[in-house]
Amino acid sequence: MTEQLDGTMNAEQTKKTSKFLSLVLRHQPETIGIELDDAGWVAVDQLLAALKRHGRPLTREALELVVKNNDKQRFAFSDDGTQIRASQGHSVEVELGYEPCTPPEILFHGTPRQFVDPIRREGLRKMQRHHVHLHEEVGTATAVGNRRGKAVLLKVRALQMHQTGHAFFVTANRVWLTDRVPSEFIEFPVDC
Ligand code: HQG
Repeated sequence: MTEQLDGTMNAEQTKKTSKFLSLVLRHQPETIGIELDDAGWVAVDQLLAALKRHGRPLTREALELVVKNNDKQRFAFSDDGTQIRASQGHSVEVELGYEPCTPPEILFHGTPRQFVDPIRREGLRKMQRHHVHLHEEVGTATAVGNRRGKAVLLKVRALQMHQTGHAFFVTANRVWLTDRVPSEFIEFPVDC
């Protein structure tokens, strides 16, 4: 992908790069021979060198653009700019170190219709991820649900959950994380 060398990427290239970064920073760092630290960070220099070695060269400027323009702000640089990590969504074991905090009264979760019945029975489970992901915005939650079918929007009484002892964390890109959401805290749409 030599077009990435000068830092000018079109939307399609930016998306491809972002997907590849998600793969190596969340799931399979070994694909390009890097290791993430316990909190998911890797040195930017190491990442760029590894990308180059694996035929996917990227300049620091291009990386910054991908991070900045990412539709869901999936990646973050450390304060001093020397390290990078995915803000959430890992399948590798990482301790992201987010402080527990109080959620808003309501958070949203979008899910395809076929999952609604099991969710009614079991509540929301984290499945393959480390947490259940919840969103402040209806639009974001709906888009998440639409990935696999027509989204049904679930309202989660997050503050009430928190008051009964469930811990919540919020990521750098304002995704709310919790271990599970029991069904009694979920409001299902009436037509579903
Ligand atoms: C569903 C993407 C049956 C749950 C998105 C979801 C998001 C159940 C699916 C982020 C269930 C898991 C997370 C139960 C939950 N029975 N199905 N008891 N409990 N489910 O992808 O929330 O692009 O792991 O509703 O945009 O869809 O990776 O979670 O449909 O922000 O940055 O099981 O992933 O972000 O799917 O998506 P996922 P999600 P990124």
